[in-house]
Amino acid sequence: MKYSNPIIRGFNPDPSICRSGRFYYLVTSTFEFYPGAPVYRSTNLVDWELISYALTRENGFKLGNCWSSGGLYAPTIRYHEGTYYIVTTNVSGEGHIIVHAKNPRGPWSKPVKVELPGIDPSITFADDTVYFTCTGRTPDENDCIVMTEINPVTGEILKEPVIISTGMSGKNPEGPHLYKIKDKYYLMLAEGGTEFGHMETIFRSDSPYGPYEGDPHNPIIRQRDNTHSSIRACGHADMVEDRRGRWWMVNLGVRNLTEPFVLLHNLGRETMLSSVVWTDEGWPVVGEDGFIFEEMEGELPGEEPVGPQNEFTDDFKDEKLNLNYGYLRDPEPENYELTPGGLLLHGSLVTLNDIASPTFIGLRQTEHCTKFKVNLRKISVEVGGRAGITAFYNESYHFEIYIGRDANGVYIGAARHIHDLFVEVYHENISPLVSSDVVRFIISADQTFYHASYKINGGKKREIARASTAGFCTEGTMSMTFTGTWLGMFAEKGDACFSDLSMTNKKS
Ligand code: 6LW
Repeated sequence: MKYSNPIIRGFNPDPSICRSGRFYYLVTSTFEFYPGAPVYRSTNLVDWELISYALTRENGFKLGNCWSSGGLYAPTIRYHEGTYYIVTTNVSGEGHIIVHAKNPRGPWSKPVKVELPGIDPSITFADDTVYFTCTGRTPDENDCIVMTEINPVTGEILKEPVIISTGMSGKNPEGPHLYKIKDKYYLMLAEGGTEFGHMETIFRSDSPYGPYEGDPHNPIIRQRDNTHSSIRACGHADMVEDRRGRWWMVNLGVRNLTEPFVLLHNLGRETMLSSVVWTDEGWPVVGEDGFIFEEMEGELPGEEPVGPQNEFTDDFKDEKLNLNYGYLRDPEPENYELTPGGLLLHGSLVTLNDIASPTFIGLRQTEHCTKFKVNLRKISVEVGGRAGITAFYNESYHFEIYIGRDANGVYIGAARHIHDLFVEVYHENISPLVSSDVVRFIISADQTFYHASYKINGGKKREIARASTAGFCTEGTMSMTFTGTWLGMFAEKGDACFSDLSMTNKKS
């Protein structure tokens, strides 16, 4: 069967996967975005439904005012004897935390700590033991992979951690996963760093504690060698066996902007799928000889794939907000009010420029070419307040169109934050709006620009500003970041009612 990569599009990095019966569950990183650790479910490995989050207000999780690209790093999900476990790292808080649930839709348990340094925790149930691996440092301060054994419910460490690998290349061995397959222990790692030198390697031993021999064909994902692929930076993988004994690999990758050789991506690191074939010598061959493509084929489990959904609409008539919405850090629930007229956002003094939790609610941008539209009514902001829509990467990289208020009354504005420059690029006072007035804001994105437009009461559409997509790329941020662009709604120092939302994608 043919399928398209990414299988989970937009900002969905560091995927980890497990299987229970005919259902597959996959979890990704979320950093400063809330809720934490989305759990997706599928029956065919290509069509995924977001069913829950492992870390939320309900189980006591908080991000505080974590720095952007802090918060929740890479997770791992595993299923064992009727219970699901997710382990991850809050690098801005408790470090490694683990939760469990009988139902992957939740409720998830309160997080317990695993008191070890490092990132990229993983657990393996084998030999009546729960092995715990993560990154570590050697005595001479080099990167390595360490392993111990834990109680997965309490997080208690049961054995002195030991170094089991420093990888093949020595640069950034991370994302470890340990598998026991036919009495051999396989240790799979991401190496090379999550940028364009990223790769995946695998090692094998008769003992979980090694010594490990490397696959003579390492790296098993070698996208770094294909400099003209439309998918780059592949690594940070996890493997799963389907009910027919076939193996599959999920990993992160990026889709470049414009030409394949332009090393810029604005959608974040996304989740890719490829098949795994084991050689007679007992080593895995991933995808097409270690390469992964946007269009692939495989003997997928389950039904024929439907493929990417290119239309998301919301009339805000449901009892709860759609699970696909994301927020920043610890949002105040009362600032997001579902009313008969739509989603009423209550803006606080916190703005999109702050490392905090502004009143923001967004969707991951899932294609380079997309159009995000929404109606605003009953806009009531103070002087200096704003309400509108935004293309948002983090507090230093965003572009928005909005209704604002200045000393002369209300105005249509557009503003851009890039690096340490925040500037209003358009400001036009308009006559006062009454409650029946409808402002429709549109942000349309292509490979080169985000375009901001508006209509009032169904009038002529006016484009008032644009911002280069290059300013939303991970490669260009002032500090090291790991996230992707969102398209969302926001309010600052006042309220606005949003309705008739649509996000329509076009294959670029
Ligand atoms: C992830 C680690 C990494 O934990 O980036 O560069 C971190 N490598 O594997 C965030 O995705």
